[in-house]
Amino acid sequence: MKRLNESIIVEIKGREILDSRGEPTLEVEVILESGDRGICQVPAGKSKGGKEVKELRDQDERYDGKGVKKAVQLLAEIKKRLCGLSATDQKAIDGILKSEKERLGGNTTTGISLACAKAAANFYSLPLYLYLGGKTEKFLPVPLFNLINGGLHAPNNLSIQEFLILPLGAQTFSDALRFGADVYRELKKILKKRGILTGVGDEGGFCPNLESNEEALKLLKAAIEDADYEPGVDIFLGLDCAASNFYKKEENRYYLQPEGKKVTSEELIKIYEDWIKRYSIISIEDGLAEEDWSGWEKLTKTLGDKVQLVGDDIFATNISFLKKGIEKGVANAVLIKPNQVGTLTETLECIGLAQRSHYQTVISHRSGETEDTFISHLAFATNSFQIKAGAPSRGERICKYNELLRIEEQTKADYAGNFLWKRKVS
Ligand code: 2PG
Ligand code: MG
Repeated sequence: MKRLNESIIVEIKGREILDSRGEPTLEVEVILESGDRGICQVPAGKSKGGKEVKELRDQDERYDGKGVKKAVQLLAEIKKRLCGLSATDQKAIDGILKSEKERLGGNTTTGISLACAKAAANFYSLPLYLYLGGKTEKFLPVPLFNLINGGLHAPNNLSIQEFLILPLGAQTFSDALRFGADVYRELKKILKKRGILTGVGDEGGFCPNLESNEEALKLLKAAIEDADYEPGVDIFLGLDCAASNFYKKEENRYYLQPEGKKVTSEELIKIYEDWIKRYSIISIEDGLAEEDWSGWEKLTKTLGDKVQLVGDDIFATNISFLKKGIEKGVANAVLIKPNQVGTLTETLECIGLAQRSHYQTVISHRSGETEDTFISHLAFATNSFQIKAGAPSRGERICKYNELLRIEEQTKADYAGNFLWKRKVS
């Protein structure tokens, strides 16, 4: 039998490891008096919001300046303040990390914060989802599979960063995963037939050069049909435009490539409206830039009752920006990435505020990932109903989906696709 005082932290150490882009990232290990431990491998974004907490990188000659040896060293210093606290006291731990966030960097604080939660779950011999979310009824999230990559995540000509599919019509999570893999396979066949190389971008989706962004939507529709599914019934489409990356603030215009079009936010909203009608699009993330609050208000007024509008860069998992969004009637969903804000407590606060305000929460990976599966547990534990973890391929993406298969097997929980959007879709 373990005693509660054995949940105190006795050691925090870490190391520099590689992420899915072959770039260095931090791994943190928290060890408790009981011998239990928790490990967190920190992911890294490429299309980052300006409001995200900054990462600590070495900025020296190693790894183009991206090494994290300084962060590893800082663990030895910050552990003096954390050792002796119980790993189960997440709020106290995160309070200390929050007060040191700028100096430690968001990668260091995220690593410690999430590793503590994992150590605490292990201390209680509980699966992480149960430790985080308790025993109330839970639903397995709808996966948003990124099948075509563009923007900063791919060396191709598409401005839009992510062309996603949402298998809402599946009956179970495992079926949803199969739907995703089926469409991915058919899409590959279509590309091959057209003589297009089937190399992939940072998140495992294909990254062809195309005539237009709309062409990617046509390809997805064709792949869904070739896989014998019905678009708009079994499988819906989604976008993460990451529009901050093709917005020119000085001109207040969006530059769409490869179309070579320069459009206002109103014109871009019209384009989305047209695509929604023709391609069973049900979710649009970052349809406009993070600075374009007035555009976002128009976007939400025009499309907010038709589709899910997810705020990523504009909210940065931060409760203060989300509050502003709720007050202004901006978006109706929020993307949740723990390392945007740097602690688990702040991440949970953001999810809580969103859910109380009837905003959907979509738990998300980063484009630079690891084999860490924390987000699978977080999505399930918080009843987030949606998870975005890339294509149904490549180890760092499928480990999230595969972990959800294990959670499904253990809990026999229902799939959120069975009721999410039912009202809007029918
Ligand atoms: C996004 C993410 C993840 P990144 O924009 O939603 O898909 O990309 O991790 O590069 O910020
Ligand atoms: Mg995004």
